[in-house]
Amino acid sequence: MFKEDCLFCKIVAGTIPCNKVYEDEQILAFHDIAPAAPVHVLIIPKKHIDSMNEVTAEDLPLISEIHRVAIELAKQLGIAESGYRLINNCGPDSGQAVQHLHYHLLGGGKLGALTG
Ligand code: IU
Repeated sequence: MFKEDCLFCKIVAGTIPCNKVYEDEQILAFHDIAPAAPVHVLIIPKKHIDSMNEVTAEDLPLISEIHRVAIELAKQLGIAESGYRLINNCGPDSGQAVQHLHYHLLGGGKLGALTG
């Protein structure tokens, strides 16, 4: 549930501050500290999950809720009509830097092409 050495668990616990945009019992969303777009929000489960690889069938309602929150935030932040991306990085090749499941909600301007 809470991982001692996890930055995002500390943000959930409130020991490290964040610029919060949404919170409920299961989910927290906050502005990324180094925004890659005019709107760059991270949506995370409060429960510690290392990455997408560790998501189980039991977690699927939570993943669904994260999508619901992303849709709601896109509207609230004014990017629903202009467009946005919801991105998860999983594992070393993706550049995942924080080992706590998170989704990037990006928008507010023309986004660069996806690379792979
Ligand atoms: P990634 O998918 O693991 O690469 O994304 C991690 C994100 O967490 C990245 O965009 C960072 O800017 C962001 N972040 C943050 O918002 N606050 C922090 O204290 C740290 C990283 I460290």
